[in-house]
Amino acid sequence: MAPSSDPQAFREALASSKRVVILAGAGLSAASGIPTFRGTNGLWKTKDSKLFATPEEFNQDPSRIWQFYHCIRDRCLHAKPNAAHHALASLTLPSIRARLLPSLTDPTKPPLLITQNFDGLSPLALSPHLTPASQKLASSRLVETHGSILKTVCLQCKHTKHTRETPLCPAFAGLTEAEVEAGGRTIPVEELPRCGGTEWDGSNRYGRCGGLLRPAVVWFGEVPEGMGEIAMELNWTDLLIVVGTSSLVHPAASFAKTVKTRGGKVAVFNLQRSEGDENADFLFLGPCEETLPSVLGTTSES
Ligand code: BV8
Ligand code: ZN
Repeated sequence: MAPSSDPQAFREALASSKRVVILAGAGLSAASGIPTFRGTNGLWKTKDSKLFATPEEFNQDPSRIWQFYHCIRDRCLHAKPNAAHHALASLTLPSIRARLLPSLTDPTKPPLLITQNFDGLSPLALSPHLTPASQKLASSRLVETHGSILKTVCLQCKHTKHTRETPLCPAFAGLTEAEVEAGGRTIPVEELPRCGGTEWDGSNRYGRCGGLLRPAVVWFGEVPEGMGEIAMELNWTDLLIVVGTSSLVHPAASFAKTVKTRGGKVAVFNLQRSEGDENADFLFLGPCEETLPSVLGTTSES
C-alpha cells in the first residue's frame, strides 16, 4: 500500500503509539545552513568521503583532515537550530508529550532521538525552560550516533572533551574554506590540536597529556555510538519517525526495516523521495522545517 500523506492519520498513529523513536539526518540541519552530504551542494558531491571520513586518512595526514573539519566545525559553531530541531525538542516537554503522545508506555520518557548529525544542533535545541532534571533526561534520550564535531578525543589518553572554543590550535587561526579548497596550510603535527591545548606543560596526565586530538565524529568503518541502546529500543518501537536522511548509510539506514519487520510503523519526512520510502506508512515530502511543526502539530505551544 502506498504511504499516506494525511497529517490527521499520522497524528492518530502518534497518539496510539507506545514507543516512538526518531532518526534524523543532514536534512534536519539544512535550513540552519549546514550542507548535507549527498543532497545539492552536498559535501560528498564534490569530495570523496573515503579521502576525508576514515581513520586511515586521518592517520596518513592529520593536518589535511583537521583543516577540513576545522571549517565544518566553525560552520556548526555559528549555526542555530531551526524550526524542525525545535519541533523535535518540544517532545521533551511533558505538556506537549501528554497532548501528542498520550499512549506512551512510559510517559515520563521523551521519544529516543537518534541523530546522524554531528553539528550539535539537536542538543542546542533542547528547551532552556526544562528543569535541570528534565534537561538531564532529555539529553539522555538523544544519541549522536555519528559523534559530535564539538567533541575531541585524545589518541593517547582517550580523554574526550566537549568545547565550543575555536580555533582549537593557533595554527587554524583565520583558516577559511577557500584556503582549504586551495590545498590548505602546511601545519606540522606538533602544532595540531593537542590534549591539554596550548597550556600543555609537558605532563602526561589524563586530559592533558599532550597527545594528538582527533574530531570525535564516527568515520566510515568505525562503530557508531549508542548501538546497544538503539538496538534495545528498536526492539519495542511501534513508530519510527525518519527525518531528512537519504537512508544510504548503515547501520542507521537499516533501522526502518528493523521496525517494519517487528510490526511497527514508519513515517518519513524528506524534501524528496529517498531510499526505501515506498515501504513507509507515512510520507511527508517538503522542507522538514515546515512539515514537521505543522504535521506534528507542535507549532501552537512550542
Ligand atoms: C560501520 C561522520 C561497523 C563523518 C558519517 C551495509 C551495507 C553497505 C555498506 C555498509 C553496510 N554496513 C556498513 C557499511 C559501510 C558504511 C556505509 O554505510 N557506507 C555507505 C555509504 C554505503 N557504514 C559505516 O562505515 C558505519 N560503520 O558500519 O561499522 C559496525 C556497525 C555496527 C555495529 C558494529 C560494527 C559508520 C557510518 C558513519 C560514517 N560517518 N559521518 C563525516 O561524515 O564527516 S556518515 C554521514 O552520512 C553523516 O553522518 C550522515 O549523517 C550520514 C548519512 O547521511 P544523511 O544524513 O542521510 O545525509 P545525506 O546528505 O545523504 O541526505 C540528506 C537527506 O536530507 C536527503 O535525502 C535530502 O533529500 C534530505 N533533505 C535535504 N534538505 C532537507 C531534506 N529533508 C527535509 N528537509 C530539508 N530541508
Ligand atoms: Zn591525552
